[in-house]
Amino acid sequence: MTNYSPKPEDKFSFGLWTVGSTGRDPFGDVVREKKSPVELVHLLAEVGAWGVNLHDNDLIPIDATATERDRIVREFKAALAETGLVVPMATTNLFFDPIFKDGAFTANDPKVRAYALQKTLNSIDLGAELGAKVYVFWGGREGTETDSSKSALNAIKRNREAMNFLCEYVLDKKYDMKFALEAKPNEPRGDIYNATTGHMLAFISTLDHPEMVGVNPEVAHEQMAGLNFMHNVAQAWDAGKLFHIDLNDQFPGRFDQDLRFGSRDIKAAFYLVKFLEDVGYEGPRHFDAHAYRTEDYEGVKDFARGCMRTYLILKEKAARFNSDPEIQALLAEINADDKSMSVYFGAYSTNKAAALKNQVFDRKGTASRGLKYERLDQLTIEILTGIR
Ligand code: GCO
Ligand code: MN
Ligand code: MN
Repeated sequence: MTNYSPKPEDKFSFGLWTVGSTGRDPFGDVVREKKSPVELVHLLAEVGAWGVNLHDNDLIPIDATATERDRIVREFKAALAETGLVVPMATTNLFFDPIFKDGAFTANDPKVRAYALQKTLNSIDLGAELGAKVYVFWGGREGTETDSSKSALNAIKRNREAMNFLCEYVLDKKYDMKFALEAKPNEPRGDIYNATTGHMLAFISTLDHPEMVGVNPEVAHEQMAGLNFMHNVAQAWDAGKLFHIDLNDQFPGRFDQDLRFGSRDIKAAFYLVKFLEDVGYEGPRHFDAHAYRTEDYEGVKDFARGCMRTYLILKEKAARFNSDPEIQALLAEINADDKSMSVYFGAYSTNKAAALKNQVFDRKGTASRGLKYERLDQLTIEILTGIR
């Protein structure tokens, strides 16, 4: 029987803004009193998390003086030292303050764009000081409600220019830090640029230092767009760009729910965990979700423990899938290869193409073979429902 208690090597992290959510939404006020960053570090230590992530302003108020900043950082570092928690990732809040109402790096007003850069430079310094190795960019306000307002092409160019500038800053400062770009199709803007992880991957290849920049895909963000999250993660992995991951859950077609990991689509969560474990992803497993608004802080702990426990349960289920004799026999049968076609695969040659054009195929015979995916899926369901 596996022990589902989180361990540091599981690399489970939460943002200050996740367990720190006070439950305020567009329709209702705060339902849980605000906790300080130091209190949240202790809460995370209590539930067994490994890491705590933050936006600059989760820790330091936007108008804090330099002295206040230093005191806050000192106290926060003391809490980290006391609990053993680490800061694997940091990011900038480029969406809350009214100055960002038209975006940050893509805003039309150059003063806003310059301020966004300045704020990010300071926040990168903070992240480096706290030991963060991954710096996330989520462009929540980088979009439009009306396309009369902005040139989509300019927005891409402005985003690129900002990323190039910030990469050079990290190199200049010799920080051991990589960037991870997080896509979201909409919310809070009507439409957000670079709407999916795939868009981000294409964008990254146009940067001056693509090697420094990867992605931070989020379950809910791709599910909001009706996409298969695991497929997008696979693409990021294949490109060597899976620098970070935001785990949560979401009903497609609804508002941004940030549900407890695995609580909505357990099957999708299973394939995701299986993917991450099978390929040997070694980065942080960050839960970017929050407790239901119905909860007090005991409920917040239930939420956080639930995210990690579900991940570990699904990890065990993945191992079970991988060692199930019937499943493995089916997979072997499905993937059977008598090598008679091997001659046609791999590198192109003129002769190969000519030979392939002369090959006779038994189209009907091949198509008539049943693939047993129904059986395979049912076995998967039986593993997930715990009867297998
Ligand atoms: C959201 C996003 C954010 C980002 C965070 C870190 O939907 O609000 O997921 O939570 O992940 O700003 O960049
Ligand atoms: Mn999100
Ligand atoms: Mn996120």
